[in-house]
Amino acid sequence: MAEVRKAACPLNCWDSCGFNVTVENNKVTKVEGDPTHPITQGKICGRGRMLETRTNSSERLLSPLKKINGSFEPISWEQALAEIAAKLSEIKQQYGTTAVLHSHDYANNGILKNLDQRFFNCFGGVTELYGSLCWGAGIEAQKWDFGNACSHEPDDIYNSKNIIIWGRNVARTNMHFYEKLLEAKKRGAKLFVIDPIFNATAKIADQYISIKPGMDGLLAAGIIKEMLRLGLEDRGFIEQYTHGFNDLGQLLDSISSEKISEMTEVPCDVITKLASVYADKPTATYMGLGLQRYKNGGNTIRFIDALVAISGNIGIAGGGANYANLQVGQSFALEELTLPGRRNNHRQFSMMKQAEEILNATSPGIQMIIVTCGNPLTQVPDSKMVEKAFSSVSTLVVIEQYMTDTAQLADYILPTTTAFEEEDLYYSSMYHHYVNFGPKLVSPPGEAKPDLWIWTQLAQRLGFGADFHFSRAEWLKMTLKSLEEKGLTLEKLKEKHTLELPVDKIPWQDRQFQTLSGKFEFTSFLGQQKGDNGLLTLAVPDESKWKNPELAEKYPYSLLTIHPLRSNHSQNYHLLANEPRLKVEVAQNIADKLNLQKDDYVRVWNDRGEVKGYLSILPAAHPNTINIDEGIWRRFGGSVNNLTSSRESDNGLGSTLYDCLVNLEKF
Ligand SMILES: Nc1nc2c(c(=O)[nH]1)N[C@H]1C(S)=C(S)[C@@H](COP(=O)(O)OP(=O)(O)OC[C@H]3O[C@@H](n4cnc5c(=O)[nH]c(N)nc54)[C@H](O)[C@@H]3O)O[C@H]1N2
Ligand SMILES: Nc1nc2c(c(=O)[nH]1)N[C@H]1C(S)=C(S)[C@@H](COP(=O)(O)OP(=O)(O)OC[C@H]3O[C@@H](n4cnc5c(=O)[nH]c(N)nc54)[C@H](O)[C@@H]3O)O[C@H]1N2
Ligand code: SF4
Ligand SMILES: [Mo]
Repeated sequence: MAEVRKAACPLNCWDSCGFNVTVENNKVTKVEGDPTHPITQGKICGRGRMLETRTNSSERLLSPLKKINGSFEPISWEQALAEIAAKLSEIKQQYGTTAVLHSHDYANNGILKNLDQRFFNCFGGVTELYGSLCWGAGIEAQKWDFGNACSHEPDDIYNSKNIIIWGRNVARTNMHFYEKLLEAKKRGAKLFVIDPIFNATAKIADQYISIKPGMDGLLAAGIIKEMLRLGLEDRGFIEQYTHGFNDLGQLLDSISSEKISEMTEVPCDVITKLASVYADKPTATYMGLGLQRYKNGGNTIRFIDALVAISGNIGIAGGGANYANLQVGQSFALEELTLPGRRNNHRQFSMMKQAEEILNATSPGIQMIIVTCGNPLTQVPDSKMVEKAFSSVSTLVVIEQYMTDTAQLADYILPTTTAFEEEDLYYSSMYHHYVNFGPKLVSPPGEAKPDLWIWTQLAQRLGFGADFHFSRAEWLKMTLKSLEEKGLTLEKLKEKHTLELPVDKIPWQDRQFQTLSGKFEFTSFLGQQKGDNGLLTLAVPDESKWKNPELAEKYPYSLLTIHPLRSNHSQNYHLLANEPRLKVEVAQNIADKLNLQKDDYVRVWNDRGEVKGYLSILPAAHPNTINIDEGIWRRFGGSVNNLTSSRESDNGLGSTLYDCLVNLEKF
């Protein structure tokens, strides 16, 4: 008998949708949107609908596997857990706990996915990754400027006169915001899109501004210069609530507007127009994550923040420097769940440079890697190095649902459940501030087990089973502890399926910033505390003609590797009805120069590696720009990270995935 149950999307995405899932005879048969969800209102994307296939696919991993003489053989859970626990004990005794590396990402937004950290903390503290491939540079930047990264609530967009979408691929990655943009436009707001690619959001813009990749900080500098020249700045805000404005003034005097226009490849009159748009308040700025995946990425976000501040668009309805919304995740008692106080040892490797760090580690060297919620071979930059590193250790354990490129390298693969096979709470710290309840709807296939079950079993075998002796409901209650007094209980969440978290809907209205000075900081004290001079700069990408002319001569094109339409990173390619093929999208001038036609087979390369794929021409993309969507498995022509660099961003916490020069030829 078919039954429709409410559930939630687990995918790492801006939108965190509510679902109506049809279940028939212990089988998920359809995933649709929940029309009663206050934000997502019944609409979901193809990735969400495809969770039905992700749950039912015959390619699911069904039993623990051990690599014996180069091929995988099924083994029992008892054997897998006993052998892995024995290795963990042995390593702890012989080398210390930091000889184990926990490599992870955020493939699943479930709150209880954080219990991996509890496991490693209680084990004694392992080598963990810091920083983020995803949003790290921008988050750190906003901490320097505001003290935290907070966005306005979704409906505040209707208070904006002007909306600037700055490097966010809204129509593709943030569909419910796209719906709101359409409505805001109907209500009279003007929409501007700044992006090197004329994407689907640019199509609905009143004005599209094409920019040279990685040059947005400089563009923001140019707009500020124009505002100051025309006397459009908010003097009151600058004088009362900011620190370091004079430093910024000096920096801006060191470059002319013409030079900015030449370097950003944005015409002077467009920069002047943007200055008047920022002055015509309220103007909302919605940044994406694309524009900060550069060496100068932190500075880029800081400069855009500065522009929003100078124009007086902070803390007002319809304004904001909207990037991420960390207050959402900060609502939960995550320390209670992960117990950071329990670790005695601790070592950190950079997320971006994990491969080099594995290969170079000493005292202790890395003996074992455990991968959870991640597919580093496809997703981490410089794939060749990643493969070398992950093949170098004596034991690689991968907890997975599918035989990914990373899983192929494993010594042990532990099969795990998908979202509809376990109960959890889901939220995203990227956009809206609602938390969703996701019930267990069906039993897992074969012997797949929840990640939490695996941690509990290993903890028991390693002598800290008591730290995992809680029911799923008890764990969930633990995370909601600080919210209970505000009426947000597990019982209520189960009944309502989604609840609003108590966050600031218009952040910084009180002008009380969380920085060290309590002010908005153009020059950051936190940056200084961390050994930087805290100043804004006119930095450009590392792989650019200004920083490295020889490299730019050899590799004349900027490669972006943006997020795919039909897959969440690497999660869906193998499940698509039509076999995917690697598409190399190029700006018109490249096709003209090299005399290339659609569907030509081309090779894209640099000193790090190469990929081959089929050409397609991007209408109106910025000259000399190429895009290849990320996430593609080796068997479909990937990974694009063969080409990207593991360099860290300026503030050390972000990636430089799009700071990447390449060349291209017909193959
Ligand atoms: N369909 C789909 N949706 C997703 C995901 C997915 O894999 N697939 N992933 C989710 C996750 S984890 C994330 S982090 C978000 C990311 O969401 P977004 O930030 O929207 O996506 P990105 O693909 O990172 O890049 C966004 C845009 O940045 C532009 N861009 C690149 N470089 C520059 C630049 O130098 N300047 C400017 N102005 N623009 C630039 C690109 O052309 C692209 O339009 O999406 C989430 N949603
Ligand atoms: N070149 C390039 N590289 C990029 C990006 C880019 O724009 N360009 N984007 C970066 C960004 S923004 C991000 S967020 C990362 C994402 O990087 P990842 O999070 O590594 O990528 P995913 O493909 O989403 O998921 C990885 C694996 O997690 C598994 N998984 C899903 N659910 C679970 C679960 O519940 N438990 C366990 N154990 N495993 C699970 C999936 O099967 C999948 O194989 O990629 C980054 N890499
Ligand atoms: S992937 Fe994002 S937009 Fe798609 S259903 Fe899930 S939360 Fe919604
Ligand atoms: Mo991400």
